[in-house]
Amino acid sequence: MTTNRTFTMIKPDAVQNGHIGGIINMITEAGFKIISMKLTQLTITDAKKFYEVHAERPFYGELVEFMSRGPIVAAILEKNNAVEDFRDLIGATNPADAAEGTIRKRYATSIGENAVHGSDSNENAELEGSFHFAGREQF
Ligand code: DAT
Ligand code: MG
Repeated sequence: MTTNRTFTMIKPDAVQNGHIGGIINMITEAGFKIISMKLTQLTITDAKKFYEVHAERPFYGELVEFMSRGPIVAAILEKNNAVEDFRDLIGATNPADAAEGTIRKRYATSIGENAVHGSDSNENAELEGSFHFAGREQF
C-alpha cells in the first residue's frame, strides 16, 4: 500500500455549479499530482456502500441521494503525506467552519453539499481509489 496517495471526488453540487476547473486548479497548485481522473456517476448502491459507515446517521438517506444525483469527478492524487495534507486543503466538513483558503470555504454550500470528498486514511484511499480505477488507469 502506498502512503503518499489519496482519493477525491468533486461532488455533484460542485460539478453542477461549474467548479471542476477551479477545484482541480486548487489541487494542483497545492502540489498534488494527478494519478487517475474521470467524470463518472455513483449509483445509489455505490453511494450506499461508499458511506456505509454513516448508515445509522439521520442524514444517510439524504447523503446517498445527493451523491448519486449527478456526475462526479473521481481522482487519485499523489503527494508526500497526501491523506492528511489533502484533508487540510479541503477544510472542515461544515463549510461554515472551514478555514480561509480551503476548497470547502470557497466552493461548498452546506454541510451536506460540501463540494469535495477526501479519504480519511491510507487504507481507505487505497480501497476508494481501486473501486474507481484499474491498475492500468493509475499513472
Ligand atoms: P468528511 O466528508 O469531511 O470526511 P464525514 O465523513 O463525517 O465528513 O461525512 C461524510 C459526508 O456526510 C460529509 O461530507 C457530508 C455528510 N454529512 C456529514 N455530517 C453531516 C450532517 N451533520 N448533516 C448532513 N450531512 C452530513
Ligand atoms: Mg469522511
